[in-house]
Amino acid sequence: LTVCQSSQYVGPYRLEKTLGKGQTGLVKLGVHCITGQKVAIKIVNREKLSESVLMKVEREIAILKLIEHPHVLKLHDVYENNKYLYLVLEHVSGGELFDYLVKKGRLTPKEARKFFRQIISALDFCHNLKPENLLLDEKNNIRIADFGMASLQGEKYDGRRADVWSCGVILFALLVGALPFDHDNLRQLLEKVKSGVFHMPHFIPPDCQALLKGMIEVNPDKRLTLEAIQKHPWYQGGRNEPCPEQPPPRRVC
Ligand code: PIT
Repeated sequence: LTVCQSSQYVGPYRLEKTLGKGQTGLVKLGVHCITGQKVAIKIVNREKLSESVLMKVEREIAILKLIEHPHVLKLHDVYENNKYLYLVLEHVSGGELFDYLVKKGRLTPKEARKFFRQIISALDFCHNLKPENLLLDEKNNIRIADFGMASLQGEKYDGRRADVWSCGVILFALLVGALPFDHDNLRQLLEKVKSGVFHMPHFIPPDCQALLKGMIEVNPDKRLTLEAIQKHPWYQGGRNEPCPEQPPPRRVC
């Protein structure tokens, strides 16, 4: 039996192709050298993180190892050497929600609501939503990959309220296939975001329009809370209705 000690291995996992790029490092496919089990390995360069950030990362890791949620990517193990932390995560095969959306153009309100409910249900556990953190498993269900580092962005930053806003933007994007605020110029984009003015397409159901307005609200104190979202008529609606609705046109090129 040969135990391979090359840098291409993390524990028993052989490092293969890159799956994605996280905020703090690359995510690579890992394959167990004996069983062939696939995992996703996030490689964090600890030399690039300050002592206090590293402590928070380690605390988050401890929490994530305990969490079991159907829509949160499981953290199996952590390896380290002088230079890197290796987070061994569950492997899911559906890719990023964003790529699925691009392929479909836009989603039906029914499918958008399925994903939206799954994201909201996972938000109680983790935060700091970003498109690259929203993955799909083999059954087309959401899996959030996140290390809850929103708390690193400053003391005054209210992660939960900011996530409600992000979630509103994500729901809008799922329904429309475009972002509520867009501009090539970052300064002008920020102006638009701060004005809070965006166009609401007529095909969005009226109760969903009301929900979006409450979530994409500039003033955090006026913004809907997670609890209010979960009680909202559109969130609650259609739980056991048959769905005769037409799928939206598919993008062909
Ligand atoms: C998978 C499969 C896949 C991508 C990933 C995981 C990526 C995970 C990831 C984790 C992060 C992050 C960005 C992406 O910031 O195709 O199982 O912490």
